[in-house]
Amino acid sequence: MIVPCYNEARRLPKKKFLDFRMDNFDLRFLFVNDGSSDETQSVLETMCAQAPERLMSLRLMRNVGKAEAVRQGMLHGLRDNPDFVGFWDADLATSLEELPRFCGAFEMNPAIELVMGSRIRLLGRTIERNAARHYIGRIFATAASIALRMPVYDTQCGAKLFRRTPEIVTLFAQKFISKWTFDVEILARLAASNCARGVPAESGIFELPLAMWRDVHGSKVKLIDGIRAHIDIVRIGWTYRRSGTSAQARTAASGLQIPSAN
Ligand SMILES: Nc1nc2c(ncn2[C@@H]2O[C@H](COP(=O)(O)OP(=O)(O)OP(=O)(O)O)[C@@H](O)[C@H]2O)c(=O)[nH]1
Ligand SMILES: [Mg+2]
Repeated sequence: MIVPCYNEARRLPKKKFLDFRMDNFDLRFLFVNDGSSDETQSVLETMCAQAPERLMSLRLMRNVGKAEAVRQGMLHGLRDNPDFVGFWDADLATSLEELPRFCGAFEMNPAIELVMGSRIRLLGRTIERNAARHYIGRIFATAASIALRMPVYDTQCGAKLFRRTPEIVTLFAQKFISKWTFDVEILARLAASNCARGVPAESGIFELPLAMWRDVHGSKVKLIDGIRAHIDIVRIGWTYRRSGTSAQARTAASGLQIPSAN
């Protein structure tokens, strides 16, 4: 699991990463220090030294942004030929306790290649997000869904897990054109690859409604990033434009089942 870290020295929940284990899975974390200007590097080194077989770090000498930091981490992680590889925000806004459900989705359906957390406020779930960010996020998500021509609910949740297939490996081969909106770009690339394979654009993509998500203070996303992100959606929609509709895809995707929240 790749964890991008930019100036996370104070916020990183070290104990949670150190303590977390998964039954039946050899889970390893790769923390990517994206040219942080605070003490992130020494915090990561101290933490990783406590469990070197499970926790590793990769240092980028200058700040390249989340998209490229995640991509570098994915390329690094993929070299070990893991069954699954993904990325997870360092603030653990999505709790690691959700991870077994992500793996459960893959086990339930071998056709699934990407499981993405989805912050849907349903009764019986704990999705705590400040109202302004929620509504801005909904506008963004709607724009992303239109650009992608896919009924995706939440592109931006920082918890995503991929099955290592040749198509998934290819997704990270080229740099992303956007700095923050790369999650949308991942979907656009996957849709293009699906269409090239002659399968519906949304094939293999599964949104998992989270049981719990909490906004964690100390966000590094500024208002200007939000504005840039909307511009990026237009650029992505144009760059990865494709022919055909996703009507068939919807039918195919509806065959997927949602794993239970337990
Ligand atoms: N590599 C890299 N990672 C960053 C940068 N800024 C933030 N991150 C990481 O990206 C992740 C998400 O950043 P946050 O600041 O939590 O973003 P957020 O505004 O809370 O976003 P949500 O949690 O999705 O609402 C964290 O793991 C950060 O360390 C950056 O410039 N470069
Ligand atoms: Mg966050």
